[in-house]
Amino acid sequence: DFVINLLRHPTFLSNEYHTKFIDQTPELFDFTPRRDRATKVLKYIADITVNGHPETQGRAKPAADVKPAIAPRTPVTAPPDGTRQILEQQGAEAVAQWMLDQPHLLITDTTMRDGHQSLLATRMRSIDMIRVAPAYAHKLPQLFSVECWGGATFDVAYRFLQECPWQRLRDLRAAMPNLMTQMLLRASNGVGYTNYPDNVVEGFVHQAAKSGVDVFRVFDSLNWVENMRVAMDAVIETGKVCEGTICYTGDIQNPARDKYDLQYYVQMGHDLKAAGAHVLGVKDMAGLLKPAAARILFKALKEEVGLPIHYHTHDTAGIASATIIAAAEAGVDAVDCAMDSLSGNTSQATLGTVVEALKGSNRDTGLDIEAIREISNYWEAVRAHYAAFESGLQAPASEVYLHEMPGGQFTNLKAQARSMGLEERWHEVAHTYAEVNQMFGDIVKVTPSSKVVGDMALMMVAQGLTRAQVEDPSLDVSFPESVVEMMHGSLGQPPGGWPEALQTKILKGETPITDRPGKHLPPVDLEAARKEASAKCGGVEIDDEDLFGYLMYPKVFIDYRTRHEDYGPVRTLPTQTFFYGMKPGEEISAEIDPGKTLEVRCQAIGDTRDDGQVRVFFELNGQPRVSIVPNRT
Ligand code: BTN
Ligand code: 3PY
Ligand code: ZN
Repeated sequence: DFVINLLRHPTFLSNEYHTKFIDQTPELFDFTPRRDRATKVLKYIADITVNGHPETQGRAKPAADVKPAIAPRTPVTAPPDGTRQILEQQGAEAVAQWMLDQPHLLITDTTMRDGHQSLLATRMRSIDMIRVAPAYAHKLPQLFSVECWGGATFDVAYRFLQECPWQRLRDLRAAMPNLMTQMLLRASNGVGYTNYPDNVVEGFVHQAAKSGVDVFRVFDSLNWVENMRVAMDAVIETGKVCEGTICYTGDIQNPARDKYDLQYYVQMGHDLKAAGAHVLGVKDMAGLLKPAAARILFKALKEEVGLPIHYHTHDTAGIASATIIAAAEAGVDAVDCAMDSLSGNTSQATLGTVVEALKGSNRDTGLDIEAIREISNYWEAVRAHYAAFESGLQAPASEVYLHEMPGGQFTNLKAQARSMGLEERWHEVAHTYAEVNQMFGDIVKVTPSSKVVGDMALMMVAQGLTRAQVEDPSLDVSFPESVVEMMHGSLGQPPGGWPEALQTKILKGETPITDRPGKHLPPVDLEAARKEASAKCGGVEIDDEDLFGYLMYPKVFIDYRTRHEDYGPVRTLPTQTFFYGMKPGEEISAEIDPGKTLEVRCQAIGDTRDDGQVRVFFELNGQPRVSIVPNRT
């Protein structure tokens, strides 16, 4: 402890110490009686071994003989240059120009963000990503980017995985120095479900850029460009790539859905270009765009807007790769795919399949199919450890054209329905979701607006309410809080505004706001917030990353930080150990700090004593250790 205090002391760090420094600096001898990190990690393993992990309780288990996933080997030399070098050396506009000038269909790999968000409830741990990141850098240097941050991964890391999302970002950035990292940013909703004050959005973007994000896909859940400017301006200021994004909904080929017609999308493309986007994102979060519609849409956007276009879709209906091929033929510049073993269904199209389909064509991706197979085999082995989070979805389904649920919401809403005892009535929920959309005026449904539609649909099915009853001014309905807030204008304005009669009923006479929600939120005093967060965690130091974690999710962050004091650095434990603990005779290793590896052997698990405590016997780096934990089962 003395040495640690010495090494951290500002005087020591600034090289200004002298022979009397130690004698004259009594605070060097203030040892906090903290338990050491290894002891904390052992306690965590003991606790999970005895009590199980709350998140896997009552869920499917990995096969008894599940094997650790082994990442492909990579050379120790630096990886070849990639898109990151273009960004670093020439800037964001040069990246956009390069996209237009080169002939390949560029590919973003989404496995580390949307892939597991859509298939495994966002539960993938950093260690499983960091291990394979060097293989991406060395074997797939032609990738446009690796989407590995943002969306739901931010709060899930703190909330369920007991790890810091920022550290994940820094580690992935370091392991892939030649590839652009990409994040999904919900514009003024940050990586949360509500509008944040402008200075929080700006500060968050600057911190994300500093910690390692290269490409920011910025979207608004109602496609309201007005509400995207704060986030877009901040991204542009950092010098990183600003992908201003259109969310695709409806069907441009269906005259009955003329609210979102071709002209609507072309106009939004112009607006995003005028707002400073370097790249135009088209985010088809539910996977509704059909091949023929893709030809029309991308041809028009390419010709009329002129920005490079990056297309994102989901394979919920089973048609995503066909639509991607059509989009490639229409001149789209980049598309999103997930590695084969984490693709399909509510996830992205299958990366290897798209590569094979375009091989030898004028849109050949230039990616090495053997490298893709190797990396996909790794993900297949990783996925086997996450059996508890599989959705059980058996097949793609055209029902998505009815309900239009985003891929990332589908399995979540299904789980929510199950927990409310509505599993048998799922198709009714899906139908009601579509009805709620029409009742709300046919809106874009993507986080957070999709959650509001989902809340309303579940409530209607649970209470047996019809659309006519909900709309009946004389019938009293108690609406979900999220619905009241959205009608109040707190997520912004949809094209054409909210349906007035319904809005009036929901707001019970209160006046809604019609301008930018951020205009009504005073700036947060960042230093006061830092002090507040620190005080809530027993005085620990709150750095800038922690501060923005706290500002996005105050309670989730404090709970994480408080648990961290007890459990220590559990993020590098093998996934099997993290979720299921250890068995007697089992051995694992975990690098808890660079160069500091714990070799842990579980020797035996004692009986529960009269005081309700259990002794778990370990060998830690060859030394016997005992952890005592309460039996809570
Ligand atoms: C969470 O889901 O709250 C985070 C995971 C850590 C929960 C820990 S695991 C050991 C102990 N046993 C429990 O039932 N909860 C905590
Ligand atoms: C998110 O915001 O997390 C999404 O994936 C939206 O599609
Ligand atoms: Zn998506």
